[in-house]
Amino acid sequence: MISKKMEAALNEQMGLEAYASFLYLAMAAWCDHQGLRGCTAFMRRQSDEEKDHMLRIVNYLSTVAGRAVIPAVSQPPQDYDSVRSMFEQVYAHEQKVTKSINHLVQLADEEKDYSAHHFLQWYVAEQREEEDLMRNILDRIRLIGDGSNSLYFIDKEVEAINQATAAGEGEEGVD
Ligand code: OFO
Repeated sequence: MISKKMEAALNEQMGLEAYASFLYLAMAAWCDHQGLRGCTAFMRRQSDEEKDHMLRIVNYLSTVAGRAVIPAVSQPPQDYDSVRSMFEQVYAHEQKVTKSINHLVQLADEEKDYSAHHFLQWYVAEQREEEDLMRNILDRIRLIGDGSNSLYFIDKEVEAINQATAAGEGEEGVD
């Protein structure tokens, strides 16, 4: 049995995960329009992952006699000034999600909800990995430079990172 407070907070988190999925899908569409195939594939996969993060909460609420309230999602930005600025926005969004997950863990502790605390540990690890991944991409963009002549190389780097990450997740059996 879950408290109403914890249930409401998890439902709110679903909204953030759903928005992240739409945001990354909008970024994928923008990348596709720029001819950046590696970045498009990366953002599509990120979008799918965020949808999975939302579904994990739907499934969890079902197992603790809670009620999942599917959120409305606002329209994400459709245009980005540059690939670098797009990844900076991704990193900022991931930092925001990390803060929100930390608040949820804090609430679970206050409510003495050890089941929710345990459930949320997956998200704690996931956010650490995602922030690290985005920082890694931003570091590479800084090293390569983000002038128009660098776009091809940035796209290739992101493609390689995407393939390596997908392979790693396949091995761990995490979707
Ligand atoms: Fe949902 O993993 Fe980041 O945002």
